[in-house]
Amino acid sequence: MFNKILVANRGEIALRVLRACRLLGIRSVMVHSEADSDAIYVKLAHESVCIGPAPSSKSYLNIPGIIAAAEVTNSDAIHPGYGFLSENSDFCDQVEKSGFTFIGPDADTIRLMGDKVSAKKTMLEVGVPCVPGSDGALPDYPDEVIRIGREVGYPVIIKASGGGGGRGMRVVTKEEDLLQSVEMTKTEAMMAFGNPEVYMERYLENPRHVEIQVIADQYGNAIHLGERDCSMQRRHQKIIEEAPAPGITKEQRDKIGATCVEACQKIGYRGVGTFEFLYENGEFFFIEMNTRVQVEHPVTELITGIDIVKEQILIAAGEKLSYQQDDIIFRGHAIECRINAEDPYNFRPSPGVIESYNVPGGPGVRVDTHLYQGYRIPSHYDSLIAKLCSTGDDRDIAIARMNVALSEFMIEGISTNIPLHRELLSNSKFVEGQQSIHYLEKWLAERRES
Ligand code: MV4
Repeated sequence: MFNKILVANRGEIALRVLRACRLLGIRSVMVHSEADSDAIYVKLAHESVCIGPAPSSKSYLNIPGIIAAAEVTNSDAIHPGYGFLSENSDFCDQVEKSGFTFIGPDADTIRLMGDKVSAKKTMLEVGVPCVPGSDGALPDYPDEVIRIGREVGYPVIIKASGGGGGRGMRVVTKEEDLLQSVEMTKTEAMMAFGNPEVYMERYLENPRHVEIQVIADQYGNAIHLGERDCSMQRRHQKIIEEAPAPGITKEQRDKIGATCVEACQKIGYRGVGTFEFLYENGEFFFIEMNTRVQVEHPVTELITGIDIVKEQILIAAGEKLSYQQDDIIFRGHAIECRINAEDPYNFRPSPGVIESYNVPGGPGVRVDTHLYQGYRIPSHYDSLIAKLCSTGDDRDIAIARMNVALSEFMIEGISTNIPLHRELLSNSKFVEGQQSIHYLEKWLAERRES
């Protein structure tokens, strides 16, 4: 087992990882920027190393600085959290070449999934259902592209192989726009990702975003922890996630879950991972795989009782998976509201000092946050400041508990999106469930007009 883990991240996930380390009796090293010296997780860690100034490019993305910090502190492993370097295969390579364990899959797997064309090709080979589309990257010949467009059927979506998470995509509704859209997406992809490769898919008009959580060890054992519905999003930023996904039956879960588990075994996946699907008319279509721990992992923890970060660390240390699929019992429902330091109406970031602060609690409430009264939220990073989760025997109870928790959550000195969550949690369409990925933005547009 590791003696010491270096945490290469910040905010609530840094605290989440520290908790797992302490639980396992592992010492912790926090690396942080100059802007984060006063963070609670820096105090809670056994050791801390300042690795650079506030901008991420000089601190949380500073690979030599992070590796040097691991060396001087004699760390055994590096936990990358989410975002930043968590899905950077070069970072993973350098960590391992420097003699440390990267807590995540191997660099080749991260690289494979980071390239969306190779990820999709791999998934098709191992029997994961994908959105119908081009067989790999689009060719350079215009006639061929036109032919593929007719075959796939309009509307289509052009996606950059180097993209993902909503970056580098373009919807095309008619053939006359196709070639120009392909060229524009290629140019943008080259500029943004250094890779001009693009591919084509049938554009699904009203899908939901449903993802499957998996955990696999290096001995060929793999399990799934069911699904999460992450359809409530704005500009590819998830706002509310829940588990299980409303309307998904046990049979559907067992089937798509088993498919993902089999895929993990066939590709030799190791670590925690998420298969992202678009779900439409009762069918799952793979779009991307995430090779990191996700922001929304707590809702899965709440309905399964599994400590995903603990398992992630144990697996990275070479231990066997502690559960078999039969051990996993899905119980009740859980919802996560992402609390952001932003204006609830215009979404502008709202950094600053927390003047007064009250955290919700009570039955079925979990709060993952690094906030404390007097803490200054720096302006340099993501606006996520807390994850408020509720759980209960069914979705109605989870919603009722979330309403209570939201009314208790007091964060003064900055603006937060808590008022937005309070509105959404009483919105009849949200309460009904099963809304598409477009619901939130449509509702926000209506709300602006009224
Ligand atoms: C799609 C799609 C419809 N059809 N692919 C956006 C994020 C990236 N992970 C994939 N995305 C989409 N891919 C096909 N073939 C619609 C989206 C999409 C979306 C997906 C998940 C969650 C929110 C979304 C918002 C807009 C578009």
